[in-house]
Amino acid sequence: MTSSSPLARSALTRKDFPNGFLFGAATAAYQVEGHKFGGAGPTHWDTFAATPGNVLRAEDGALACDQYHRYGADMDLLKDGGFDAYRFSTSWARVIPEGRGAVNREGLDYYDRLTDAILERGLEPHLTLYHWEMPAALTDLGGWTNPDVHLWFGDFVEVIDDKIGDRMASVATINEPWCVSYLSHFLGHHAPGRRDIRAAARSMHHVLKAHGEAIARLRDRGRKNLGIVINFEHTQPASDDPNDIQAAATQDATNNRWFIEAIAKGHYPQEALAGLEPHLPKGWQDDMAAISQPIDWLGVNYYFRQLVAHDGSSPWPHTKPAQGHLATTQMGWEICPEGLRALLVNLKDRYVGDLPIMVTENGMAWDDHVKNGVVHDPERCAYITDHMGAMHQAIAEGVNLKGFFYWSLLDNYEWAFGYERRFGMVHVDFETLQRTPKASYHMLKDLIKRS
Ligand code: IFM
Repeated sequence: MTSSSPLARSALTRKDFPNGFLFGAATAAYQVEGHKFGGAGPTHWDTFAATPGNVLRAEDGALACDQYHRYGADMDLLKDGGFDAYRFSTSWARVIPEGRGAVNREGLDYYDRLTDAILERGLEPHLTLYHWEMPAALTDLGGWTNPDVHLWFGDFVEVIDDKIGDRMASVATINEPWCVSYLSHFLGHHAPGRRDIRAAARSMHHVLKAHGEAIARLRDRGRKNLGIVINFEHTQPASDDPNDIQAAATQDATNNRWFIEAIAKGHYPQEALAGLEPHLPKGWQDDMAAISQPIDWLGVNYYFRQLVAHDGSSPWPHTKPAQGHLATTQMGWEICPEGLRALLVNLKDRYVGDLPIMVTENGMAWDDHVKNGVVHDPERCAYITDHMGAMHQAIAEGVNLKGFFYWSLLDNYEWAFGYERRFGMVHVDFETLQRTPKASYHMLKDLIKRS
């Protein structure tokens, strides 16, 4: 596989990035912890996975990587690699099994121990409060479509903050609100697997309202370094046909602009409102001030380019994906480092100016295998090198980029793809749970070591 980056591939090292630039790796609770341990309540991912046809081999996060018991060794991997930071998330259903009410002390204590383990190794803890495991009891009440979900979320946030908030280097409210809402309630690919435009519009608004609620409550408690993690794709029209150009603009509005525009500017893009406005909750405009209150940093998740074509045979948004000519990862995602550079510069120019940005996720899945005790993953090494180049270029163009987190520290539960898609820089044997650092881990270790 060759990467088709127009950016020069060069061996950048820590010295090429600004002082204090953070190199870290990320995971998320349900994907690594092992949800069956420690009294966690059921989540909508457990029930989604138990329903035939939703998840490859109907796999779920019951055991995952068993980080619940192996977090110490996992943090050693980061420390030994010379990393600065670990990005992790807290599972709502682990801490409050019914979503509201009684707190599961055992679950909360786990995050206390994990935080200690991160700090004891000289790493910075970067917390994401919600990375997709809605408690099933709240899904029964409509989950993200329920008008009270922001209040339930706010209460959960305070429970977490009481326990570990004072030790976090940064806190993100929500991971990838587009996936939480559009992907899960319009496209139906993720739990709860709905395909309903009204549910989509409501969840797209409510997830932002929950973000605003969390920021407000944490500010009241004097917390600093608060942000959100948004995913962006590099959207391009499949051809010069005006219909394809319009389709790409619509998809750019729903997939990329909706969340950042609401937060940075207090409104939603017209191209998206054209289809979604009739389905938004009444009085939605009154929430925009709370949604757009200031944040301290922005998290950017970026993986691929997406070509979009016009689809006249289906209702709004009249779009369909098209395949381009770029090399793809195991996910089928087109590799486009230039898209990351362009995204970062665009965010600076159009939305956030000098606000600190962190690339909170970037990485690729590949069908990796352990051979003679090692994992050779040149494709991933090239992917990382090229995206480092893109970040370096963006910094040269004035982007206030503060850090990079590789997704993911470990091969883990890749949602609807079960355990088949391996994003880790550390291989996990899902029979024995043995960890084997891949060549990309060693490359990163070399690249970020302090001389
Ligand atoms: O595994 C996911 C993660 O949970 C959210 N961002 C994208 C990753 C790769 O699909």
